[in-house]
Amino acid sequence: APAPLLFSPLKLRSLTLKNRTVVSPMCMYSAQNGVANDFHLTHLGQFALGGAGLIVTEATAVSPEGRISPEDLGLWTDEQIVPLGHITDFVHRHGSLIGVQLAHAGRKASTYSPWRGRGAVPAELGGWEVIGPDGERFHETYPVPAPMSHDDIRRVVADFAAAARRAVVAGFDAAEIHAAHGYLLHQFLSPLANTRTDEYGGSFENRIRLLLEVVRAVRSAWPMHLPLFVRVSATDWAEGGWDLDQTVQLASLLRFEGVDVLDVSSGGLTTAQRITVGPLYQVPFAARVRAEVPELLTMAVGMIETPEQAEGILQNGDADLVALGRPFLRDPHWPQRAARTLGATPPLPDMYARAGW
Ligand code: FMN
Repeated sequence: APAPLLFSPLKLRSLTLKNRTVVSPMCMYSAQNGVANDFHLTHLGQFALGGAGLIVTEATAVSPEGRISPEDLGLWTDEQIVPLGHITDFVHRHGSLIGVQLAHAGRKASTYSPWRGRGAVPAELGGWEVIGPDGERFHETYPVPAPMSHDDIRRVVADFAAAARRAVVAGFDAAEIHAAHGYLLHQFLSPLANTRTDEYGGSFENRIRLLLEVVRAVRSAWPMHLPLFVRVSATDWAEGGWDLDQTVQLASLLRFEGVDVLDVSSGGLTTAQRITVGPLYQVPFAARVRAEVPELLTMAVGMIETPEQAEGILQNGDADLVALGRPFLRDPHWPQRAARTLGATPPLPDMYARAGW
């Protein structure tokens, strides 16, 4: 039998991923002042021992005001570099690669982490003033954003670039710009969250302007030999919102900006979204981008559960990489189990392989 694609290597610029399994970014709400600690080392490190080809950190804020919650990871000051460097070292020693998801939450910032509360964190409990494309909030329980000035926009672009430079020092292999799930860059993309009348709102060209500026700034701060990912929501699942046609059009432009992989998710922009979720429900979005913009690789994500499903996505040519979130929380050694199921050699660390497993 031919070797499964899931366990075939993938070259991305100077990197070689040993397999196509990717740990999807997942907020853990466990940092203090944005600084990684033993939790993050253990949590992310376990996926290296489990054999993942690439591990992507949770949304890592490029500025304090860009945090979803007070407990988010960050890369807005140099003190945040070394603890992340311990994690990238550990991951590299055990044969995986690690990317950082650079993020700004915009109008969805300053909210409680899920098990601590709902909606806006009040100032006396560490909440802060948030910014957005306009003055509209996400939901009545969320903070009211200040519409961003041109200075705010310039600062956000510079913050993404500065965080990318810190990520290089911290030893990350890949960077992913978070432009999905209703956070700041997605807010600018969607007509449902962006009612600006200046050059950052209105037409498609205007709504994608901030994302393109961020991509350019990060691409020039990020080494040419390392790959750049962008995560988008392919659709808002709402009338009049961002949709798959616009995603394809954006993808065809991103490939000229030095983006290597489009990580194709969906939703999160509006409470008016109506989603029918089910196994592989976002895979057709990745497939459409890959078919129409063949020069850009795609990563599929969302309710991909079994090794056979993951392998099928690659065999169909729907995507080049398969990201899993919750399945990795349930089983950090998912790639080892998948390899055995598909008849490939499990990607075991030496310490486990020598135990005659
Ligand atoms: N997606 C992001 O882009 N950034 C995040 O920080 C992030 N945090 C998440 C935290 C948790 C606990 C979960 C379950 C999901 C999160 N997501 C985040 C979405 C996942 O990356 C993934 O797209 C989603 O869970 C669907 O994949 P799955 O069905 O394999 O879990």
